[in-house]
Amino acid sequence: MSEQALVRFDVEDGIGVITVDYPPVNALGPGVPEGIIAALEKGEAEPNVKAMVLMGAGRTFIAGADIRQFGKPRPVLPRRTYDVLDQGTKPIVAAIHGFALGGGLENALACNYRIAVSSAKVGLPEVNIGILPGGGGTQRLPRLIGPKAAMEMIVSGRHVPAPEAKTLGIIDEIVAGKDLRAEAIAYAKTIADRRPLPRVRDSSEKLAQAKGDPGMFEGMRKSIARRARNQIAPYHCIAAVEAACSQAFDDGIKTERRLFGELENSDQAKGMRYAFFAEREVARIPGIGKDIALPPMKNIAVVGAGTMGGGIAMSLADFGHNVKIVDATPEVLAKGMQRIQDNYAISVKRGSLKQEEMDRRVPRIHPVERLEDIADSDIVIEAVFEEMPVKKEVFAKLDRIVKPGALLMTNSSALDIDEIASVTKRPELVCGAHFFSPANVMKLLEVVAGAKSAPTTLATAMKMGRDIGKLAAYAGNCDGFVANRSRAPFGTEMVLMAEEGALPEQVDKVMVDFGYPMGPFAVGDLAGLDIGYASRRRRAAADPNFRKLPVPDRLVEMGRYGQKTLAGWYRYEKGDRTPHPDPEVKRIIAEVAKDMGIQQRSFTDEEILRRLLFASVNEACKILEEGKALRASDIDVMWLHGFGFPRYRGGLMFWADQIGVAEVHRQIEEWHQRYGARWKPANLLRELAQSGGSFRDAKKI
Ligand code: T1G
Repeated sequence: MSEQALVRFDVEDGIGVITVDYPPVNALGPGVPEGIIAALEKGEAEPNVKAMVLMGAGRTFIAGADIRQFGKPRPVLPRRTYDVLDQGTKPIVAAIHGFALGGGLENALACNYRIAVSSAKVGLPEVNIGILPGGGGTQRLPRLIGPKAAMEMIVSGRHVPAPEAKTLGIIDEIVAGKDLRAEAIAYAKTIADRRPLPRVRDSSEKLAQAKGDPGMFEGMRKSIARRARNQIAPYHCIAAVEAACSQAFDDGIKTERRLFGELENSDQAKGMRYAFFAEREVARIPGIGKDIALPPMKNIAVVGAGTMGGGIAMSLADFGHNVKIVDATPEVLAKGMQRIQDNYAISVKRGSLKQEEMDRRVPRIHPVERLEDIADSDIVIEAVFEEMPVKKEVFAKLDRIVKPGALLMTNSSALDIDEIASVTKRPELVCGAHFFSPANVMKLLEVVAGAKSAPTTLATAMKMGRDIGKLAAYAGNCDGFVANRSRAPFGTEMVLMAEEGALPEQVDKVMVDFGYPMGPFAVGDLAGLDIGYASRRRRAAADPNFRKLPVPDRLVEMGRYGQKTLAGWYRYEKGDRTPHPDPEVKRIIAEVAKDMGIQQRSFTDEEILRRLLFASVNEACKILEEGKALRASDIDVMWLHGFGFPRYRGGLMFWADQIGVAEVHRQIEEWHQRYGARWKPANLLRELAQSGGSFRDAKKI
């Protein structure tokens, strides 16, 4: 597309209007900056142009640089749009709707004035893709709103609603937005003759704030230490804002460019860019187009008011849905409603939710006493006890009671969708909607396809997920579906390594150093070891070859359920969640190892990391070769949003690709020889290793 087509310039009433038109989000892709510069030069040259407006066509202003171009060789423009905007002699108004993000906001900051519709959002979210604002944002924003507020915006990467941006001083005026172009032209006329032109780069009074509070930068570093552990970009963001407060503007820009250059091709930036696009790709199910006609989703009901059912109802209410919730008895229902109230109250107490917002959400959840009261539902999500007979009984009832055409979804985390659907006369309207606990917090939703699930049923579940802020991912029907099935070998290897002599605290340290917020043994104690125990007993009952795990079984049989009993893999002090290594556990493990004739030994950190993650990579390959997952990047989205895999590593399969398929295969084959069948390389893995392929391109074979 020619620059002209990407960026239009026309003059109306003495105002030059520059419109960026590069769908879907007017990113600053190839030709766009050039088009903006050409338009600016035209406006400067045209005598009857008194002022100009910069705006975006379609649904948004400019959403930043074109992320697809990063890591690729790019033409270095002789001049950048920000510099041309700065050197203009005629005032320019940025007229913002939708999003002004990254380079989009940076261009707006280089304009003389900024107006926005109230629904617009502005931000510098570059840190979320492992870089920092590279278009002057770290130098201009502190000058406009002060270093403290600027640093908070740049280090968090959050999208700031226009009204707040006005209060901060980023936006000069909020406009109605009925006809943004007309409103922008009218505004431009009001400032056309004002001189001198306000240029953010020239203002420095707000920078004095740093002199008054020199500790603010160190303070920010300390405050992000936990969540930004191992990451580079957040600290580079702070350093860039710090430079704005100690260097002249142009020197600060050089510092910003140097820091940007250090990040652009870093492994962390590559991992986070990969995650950005993986999270968009996951929404697509081949063969199901974006424009598929979907049934109504107005009336939604949840069956089961337990922890999961309550959390699912909250996720729906959080996004404005009215939802009915029902359970077996009024007492259990009341208990469930109380838990919902309490969870909201905790969020208000923590300050993550306003009381008035809680008061809006709770009434959207309507407890009803009978299944008949949800007969008019468009969608029913079942979240009852994870036992097949119970699920089948509920689905048979729902099928009889709920109106024809309504979708029936199960929140089962592992049970056979086809068997559940088989008790209904509408198996095509049945699928899995597997939420992760806590359902109102975790972003991942697995949409599980039964053999008879219709494309519209799956597409509706995916859309419902996106509508309530979830990352909905397709999963085929198999034991544990995709997420839990790919994670299960990780769970088994951690216990087997403990039997062989790796201490829980060593394993947890390896995974925390790797970037996890918490180690797997500590997570086990948090979730409760009794849950794993119950599921292992169910599996052992169903499968005589199921590999028993005597150590965690013995812990549970001793009443060590984890944090809730102040003892599990670790020991805990009352009221304190800090895990303390417990010699008693070491003794139990040694005893079990002796009973099983296992010679205990020491482990390197690298062996621990590889045993845990390669086990899941191998299983993920089996899942892909069976077509139970559509693409490796979907599995990565599940690990990022279901299991806390560190985002700057991209995801499980992306991380394994950095090591290389050949090396992963070599290692797994070595363990196959040493440990036997559980480490048999997946066919797909073997084939990729032979063909020199990558997991990224791995598909069904
Ligand atoms: N570059 C390329 N493609 C982009 C893009 C971008 N910046 N933003 C979105 N897309 C694509 C996306 O992949 C999807 O494509 C489609 O647009 C719709 O997106 C110099 C260096 C704007 C809030 O980080 O946060 O500027 O899947 O599904 O949910 O300092 O997109 O349809 O083929 O996400 O409505 C900084 C990233 C860049 C913003 C809209 N900017 N984008 O959300 O739609 S770095 C960002 C978003 C930078 C400068 C630096 C969101 C959105 P497809 P979507 P959405």
